[in-house]
Amino acid sequence: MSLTLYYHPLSSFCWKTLIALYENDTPFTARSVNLGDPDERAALLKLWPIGKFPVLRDNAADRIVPESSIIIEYLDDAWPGRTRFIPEDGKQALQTRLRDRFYDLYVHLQVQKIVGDRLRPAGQRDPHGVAEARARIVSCYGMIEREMADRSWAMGETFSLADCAAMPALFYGNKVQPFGAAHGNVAAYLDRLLARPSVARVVREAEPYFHMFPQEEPA
Ligand SMILES: N[C@@H](CCC(=O)N[C@@H](CS)C(=O)NCC(=O)O)C(=O)O
Repeated sequence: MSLTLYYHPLSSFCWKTLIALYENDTPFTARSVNLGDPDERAALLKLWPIGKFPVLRDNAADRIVPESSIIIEYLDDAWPGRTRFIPEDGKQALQTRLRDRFYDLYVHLQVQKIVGDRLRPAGQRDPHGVAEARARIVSCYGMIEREMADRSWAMGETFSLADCAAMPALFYGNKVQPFGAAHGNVAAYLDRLLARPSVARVVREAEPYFHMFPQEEPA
């Protein structure tokens, strides 16, 4: 098989690319990486010295493709399927990429900050950074609430890259900073995402690993 995805089933950024692969039944080999294993970490660093997953290898094209958004753009170009992730229209494509950046930078990374802080040893936590992350997420929920009032997906009625980015950001976002009663459209959007077969499969495959997620704020 030409495509190999280096990933972990619980990793939120890996979910983004899994959704895209499952949307189109794109054939690939899933290679789970345990970053706690020095050999597996070293092997990932060889592929992508930043050491973060997902990373896609396309053997036939002799290409290594890191970064979730870039992987999805690569798939859309080199392995297109029934779901297209970037609209052909240039202005729409720009808006799609803007929403992808919005979800990654202003929701997903803030969620990562809160989760990462829970995993830090006592005395090395960053309450100020966590409070900033929470405030950013809440302001994003407000933007999403307004935008999703009259649409099914992030770009309107067509599923896209932006929805692949939104799903893990909102799924884990709701766990660390619950949407609350004021964000019913955000909750409904996440429900629509979770009902999509590609997304449901990603979540189902992650379930055996959910015990590894730090549910609680440290004391
Ligand atoms: N910008 C990257 C972020 C990837 C990322 O943060 N991956 C996390 C897992 S969700 C990771 O590899 N963490 C391990 C580490 O930082 O050591 C992308 O979009 O792919």
